[in-house]
Amino acid sequence: MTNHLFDALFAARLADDRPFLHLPGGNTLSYRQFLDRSAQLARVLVDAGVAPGDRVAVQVAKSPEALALYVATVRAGAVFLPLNTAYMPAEVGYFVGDAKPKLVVCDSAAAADLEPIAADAGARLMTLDANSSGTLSQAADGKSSEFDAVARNGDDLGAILYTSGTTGRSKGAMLSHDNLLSNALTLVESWRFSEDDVLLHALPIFHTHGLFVATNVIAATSGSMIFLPGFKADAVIEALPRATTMMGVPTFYTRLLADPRFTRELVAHIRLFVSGSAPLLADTHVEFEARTGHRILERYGMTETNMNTSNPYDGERRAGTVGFALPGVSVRVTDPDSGNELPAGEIGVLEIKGPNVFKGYWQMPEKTAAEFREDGYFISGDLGLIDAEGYISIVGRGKDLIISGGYNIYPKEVELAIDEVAGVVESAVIGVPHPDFGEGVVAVVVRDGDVDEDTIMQQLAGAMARFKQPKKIIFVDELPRNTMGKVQKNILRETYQEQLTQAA
Ligand code: MLC
Ligand code: AMP
Repeated sequence: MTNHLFDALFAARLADDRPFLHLPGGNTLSYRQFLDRSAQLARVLVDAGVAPGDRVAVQVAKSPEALALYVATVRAGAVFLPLNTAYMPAEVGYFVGDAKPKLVVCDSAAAADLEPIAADAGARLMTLDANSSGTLSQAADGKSSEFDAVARNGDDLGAILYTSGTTGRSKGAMLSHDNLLSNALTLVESWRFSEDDVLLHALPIFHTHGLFVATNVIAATSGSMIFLPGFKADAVIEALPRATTMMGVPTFYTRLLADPRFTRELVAHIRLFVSGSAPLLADTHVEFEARTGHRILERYGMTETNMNTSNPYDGERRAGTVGFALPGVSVRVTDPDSGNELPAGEIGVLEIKGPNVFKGYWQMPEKTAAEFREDGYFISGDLGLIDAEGYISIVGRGKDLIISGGYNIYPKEVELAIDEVAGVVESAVIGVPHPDFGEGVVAVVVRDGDVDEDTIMQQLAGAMARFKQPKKIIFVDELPRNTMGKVQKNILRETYQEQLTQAA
């Protein structure tokens, strides 16, 4: 019996006493200890009725136990469905209602709110807190630390990650065992990971970057991770001397550069800094090299595709580009209307094909079909070009999407919520430059009456995660529209481009 992903990443490490996770406070979890725990958790899942293919929805703080739950879910043949800890119960309610998981795992502080949501979906609810206590952990204690991984082949699903729709409902991207494994193995080769690597892990583990790119790459090589609960400059600077590599969103690097303790000496022994999930400004790339002597390796990925392109490990890492298509991955640029491939240097939509590309959106065959070409290429919605040397640059987005500190925000979702506030006529939500998060959310609102910023913000507070809420609201008499009546967001972005940089 084989379990495609678990066998390749972990089966050989069941009795391995080398470190897997270095934890704050000096504790270390070996592969053996981590996998023993994941076996116990896998047993709990099975006892809770989780069968192969069932979804396990998880909204919990980052912890070793939470990571072990990911591995336990894969081991039990089920489908891991991680959720951003910033989501409010109403947002979680949609994901749970759509994915119909067998089990929902949440922080005990959220249990009262999520219990009825889980019950409505026919799911059981268990808790897991940041300190690894809760009913899930209690149930795991004392269980056998042996568990035969449930058979799963490469095409079976290992995870569903929700990614918001540009026009409406969020879509669950279905990722197979082989989508995840093939990409991890490609990255190991491309970025030269080995068992000697110690990765500084400060990313959240509910997204592709921290969950799959970081964790699967390290597990595939028997390396280890300094596993921090999140990005805090003090902790990262303290840990860097013990790391060999770091992965981050651009905000990590701009925050480090803003800190005088971040010096060439501090990172002299690091072999690789990787950036992705949002554009790294060429200026940041240049400043980083001047300060540290390191050229950040920028790569490009998506929830639907894992990683697509990367700057070279050897060879020139070119600022402002995302490098070349990864081995086994094909990238082309097409005309958005005709779908015809464009020659080098011309801007169009980036399309992706390869073993990394997902199996489609959960229970949305039409949306899935609309985003694939007949020859199997996935239409990313990112606008870019491939230059004569093969370097790929992303120059914009065809999709109406804001990426703030590596989190995606779909303006439509925020606009719909603002438009519900009494006294609001209509709104347009845009992303403008933000000194810390790269882009920040600004809402431009037409009102009818005396509704003010506080009232709007209060109404949004209970409805959506904090990171989606506008950093600023601007009231105008009317929104600029083209002859077709469509709001001209490019004009708004230009007009208000300094709104968040001025405030800082
Ligand atoms: C926090 N806030 C944000 C925010 N993060 N607002 C906008 N965008 C964000 N990303 C809000 C908080 O709610 C808070 O609100 C205020 O901003 C300040 O919070 P903070 O304490 O400074 O934030 P912090 O906890 O330090 O978090 C910032 C961060 C975090 C950058 C460390 O956002 C982060 O870890 N981002 C990484 C996201 C990621 O992993 N993306 C990968 C997606 S996978 P207030 O007002 O209440 O104080 C993908 C595919 C690929 O894209 O290619 O990898
Ligand atoms: P997500 O849906 O969270 O997976 O976000 C994927 C999107 O992040 C992509 O479609 C891109 O728009 C963006 N992205 C990821 N990496 C980069 C990068 N290196 N440069 C620019 N944009 C990026």
